[in-house]
Amino acid sequence: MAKIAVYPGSFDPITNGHIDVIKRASKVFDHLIVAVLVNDSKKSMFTLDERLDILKHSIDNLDNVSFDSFSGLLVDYCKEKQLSAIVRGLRAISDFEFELQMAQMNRQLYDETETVFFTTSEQYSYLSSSLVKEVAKFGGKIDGLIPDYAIMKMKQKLSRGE
Ligand code: COD
Repeated sequence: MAKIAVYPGSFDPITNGHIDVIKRASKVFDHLIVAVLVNDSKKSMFTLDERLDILKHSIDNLDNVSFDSFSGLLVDYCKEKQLSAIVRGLRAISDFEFELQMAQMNRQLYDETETVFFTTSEQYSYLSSSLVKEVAKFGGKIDGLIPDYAIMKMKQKLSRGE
């Protein structure tokens, strides 16, 4: 049976750290679904459609990677799609506590999908979507931190005062 994994996240927007994890995970699983959480209560810079558009433009060279969105519990999505694994990224030890808690809660809810952690390359270990947004908002340089297409979309948004 094909091993299909999901990489769930907010991806607001995707960073080069996320892309690093996607590349690594796509080598391990037969298919990887990058799934964006639909979360109306969380204030995001980009809409769901914009986040998916940025994802698709930023990762167009990996044949076994597809894109989707989900709402509600991640485990329900895993059950529906019969997924083998949930992919999560670890940047530093500080990520571990929250990630472990989530993995254990997900296992408690549904024990058929394993959480698998990928450690990021050192050059991306300080990177987060929220830090990049803050730097960009105050005019700092974000080249090399997020894909060029995401930089263009972020600059457009900031220039419109959004
Ligand atoms: N390098 C490597 N990995 C990174 C980097 C980086 N620079 N930056 C982030 N990551 C990793 C994160 O550690 C995470 O594993 C993943 O990439 C996605 O990050 P984000 O910030 O885009 O997404 P999150 O962490 O906000 O996503 C949270 C979920 C959407 C997965 C979670 O809230 C969820 O599952 N929600 C659905 C409701 C649910 O089931 N809740 C119960 C959970 S127990």
